[in-house]
Amino acid sequence: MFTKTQLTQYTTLYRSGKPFKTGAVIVDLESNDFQQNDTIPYFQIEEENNKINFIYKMSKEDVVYGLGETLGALNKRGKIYRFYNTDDPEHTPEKMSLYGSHPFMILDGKNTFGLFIDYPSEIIFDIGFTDKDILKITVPSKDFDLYIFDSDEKLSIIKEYFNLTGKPYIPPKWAFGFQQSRWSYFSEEEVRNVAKKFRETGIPCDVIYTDIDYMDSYKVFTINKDKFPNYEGMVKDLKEMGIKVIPIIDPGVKIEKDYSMYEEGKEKGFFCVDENGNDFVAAVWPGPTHFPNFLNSEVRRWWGKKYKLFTDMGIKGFWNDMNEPSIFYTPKGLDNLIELLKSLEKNKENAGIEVFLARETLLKIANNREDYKSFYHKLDDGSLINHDMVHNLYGFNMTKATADELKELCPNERYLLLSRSSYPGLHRMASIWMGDNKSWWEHMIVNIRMLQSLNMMGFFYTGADVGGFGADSSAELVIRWMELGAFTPFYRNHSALNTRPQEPWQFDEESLNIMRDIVRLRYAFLPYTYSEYMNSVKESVPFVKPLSFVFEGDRVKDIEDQYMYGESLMVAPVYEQNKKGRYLHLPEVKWLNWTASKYEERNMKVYEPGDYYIEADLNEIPLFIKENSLILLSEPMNYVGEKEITELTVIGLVSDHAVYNYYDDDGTTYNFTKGEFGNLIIDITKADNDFKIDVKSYDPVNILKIKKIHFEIYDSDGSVIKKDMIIG
Ligand code: MIG
Repeated sequence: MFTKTQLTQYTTLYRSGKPFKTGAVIVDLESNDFQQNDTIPYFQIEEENNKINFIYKMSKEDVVYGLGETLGALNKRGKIYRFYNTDDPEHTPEKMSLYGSHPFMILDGKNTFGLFIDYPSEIIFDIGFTDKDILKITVPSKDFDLYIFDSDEKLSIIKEYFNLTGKPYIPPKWAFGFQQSRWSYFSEEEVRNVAKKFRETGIPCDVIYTDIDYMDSYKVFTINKDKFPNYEGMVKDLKEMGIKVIPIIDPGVKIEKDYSMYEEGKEKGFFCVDENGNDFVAAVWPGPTHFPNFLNSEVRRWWGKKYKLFTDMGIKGFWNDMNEPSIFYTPKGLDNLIELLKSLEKNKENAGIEVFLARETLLKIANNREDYKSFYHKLDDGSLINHDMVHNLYGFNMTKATADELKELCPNERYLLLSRSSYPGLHRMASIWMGDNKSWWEHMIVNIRMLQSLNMMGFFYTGADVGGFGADSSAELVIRWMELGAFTPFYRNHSALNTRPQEPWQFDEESLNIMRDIVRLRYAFLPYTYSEYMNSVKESVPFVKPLSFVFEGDRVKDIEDQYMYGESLMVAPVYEQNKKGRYLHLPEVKWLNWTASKYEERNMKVYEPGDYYIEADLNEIPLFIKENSLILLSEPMNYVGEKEITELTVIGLVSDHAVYNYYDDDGTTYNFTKGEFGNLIIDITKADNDFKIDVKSYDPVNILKIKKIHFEIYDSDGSVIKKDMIIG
């Protein structure tokens, strides 16, 4: 039933039937030779009606990694995951689906291999839930591609996956600054005040988001002129302050006569259609809407060009939301609900269980699979396909529309593009945030685990809503989350309508001061963060890695709440309420601990490998620099690029020899692909009671402005030698 083609030394494609071309894979498979092949390595195959099950008996020591945006542990064993993109704002532990589908996993243990299923509708991964030792993957179709990556090295499996689906997206450098959002800032004045407040309080900030209320009646690509009389002026004025504005974009087009998006879409046949060929109706924020048929290339071009409204204002960042697509209700669903309520009314004197059941029915009105089965996409070849069959590709194609046209609208300029929904391959043109989490301590560990799993999928540039989206947050929670967020590539504080505001100044003076220090620390790390990000994309190695991807042994496999941030730094955030520290494990090598609060202050200690309890007050985050590795800092600024970086501080524990490859470029264009970047190779060798420092530079187009490097090099006994070096 399968055909097979070997793609590389490690990667083999097993094809069943005639898979839908999703666009996840960038390798051209057309000219490949496919041979008949009825078995798949490692798996036993079970056919059941229209389903195929892949069954693997796991050994005790097997660990399963991957699956991207999923809940539960980092080791995916012990839970069922269902890939069918859904807008579920209750990220409770039993949930099987979220906004994105990422059916790529690595099994590491007795055998080690990777697996990716390119199939855009429901797939179930039962990883030792139903039967604790059985991995069972169910694909309810005969048409899909299954890739097996046969390597013992987790990192080389990931490399192969990136070869297949593309390298991670590279945002502009300012995307590594701090970002603030709120559902909603309701007016231009409010946005301007938030910007001012950042500058007044001295908290660095690069981006402010405008959520759905900037639109006129939630009509996509419109602006509410009453509330935002001069959106463009606001964008320009904030830009002067170093703050970029990013608007939210929703896919549903309001059904309203004379609204140009609606009229054009209807006239050109650009919307999804129902079984009778009429434009499909589903309600979202604006009330009844039509969904653009993003699976069609002409529709994508049309949609993408609409971002010009904003790019003309100088906007270079977008936030595509609701693109699962989220459905509040369909007319049919609403009718059913009304019928139900009428029947309740008839019996209203005695209603008991009926009311309880009605509650369940009410919840099912949103994001109902039956509704997804009731509309169609017209593809480029004119054929119609049921939405349910390609459901997981909707947000992917909306974002592809955005990314492709942004390249036309702003040639050679990088953009910050977030999508809520995703599918493999989206990572090469944009990224995702983790959706509607809650201001719960429990969601900090979710953030930490998902950060690692998403990085394996190529979503390097990711993070959660810092402080939590839904529910009210305490000052302590926001502070701890601001500390965690400072060490995630995407760093944005965002919160929901009707929740307690959580911008850094919304609490008390002390909390504000702590948060200022944290954000400044984040900016001090910018040279390291950016350099590591760019190097990790270049090398196809996840920017954030579990410890078990770097160190050997069983002990590290259990560690899910510490992670490598770049090659040199291990982060161990405090993520529990009222804690003044935490337990942690330091694998294999010596570590230079910096329990960091202020950029200016050092609080350093050398640790041998082992298990420890580390104290960390509310204003402190435990950081660890790996032995014989270096980190780089610079003076914090109010926003990325405010000042030229002329001085670097290099910190490390060098017991032997350390080399750091510092990378920088213009931060806004793609000129780096033409060799326009700078490198400093910083080489430090220990010599008795001293260090030999050698710095070489590669800087053909004069990117680097570094004049001076301060070295703070620690020895195994904790002593430090400080030296300055003039460069150039
Ligand atoms: O269902 O636009 O995930 O970040 O603030 C709510 C309002 C719709 C969901 C997004 C969230 C955003 C919110 N949106």
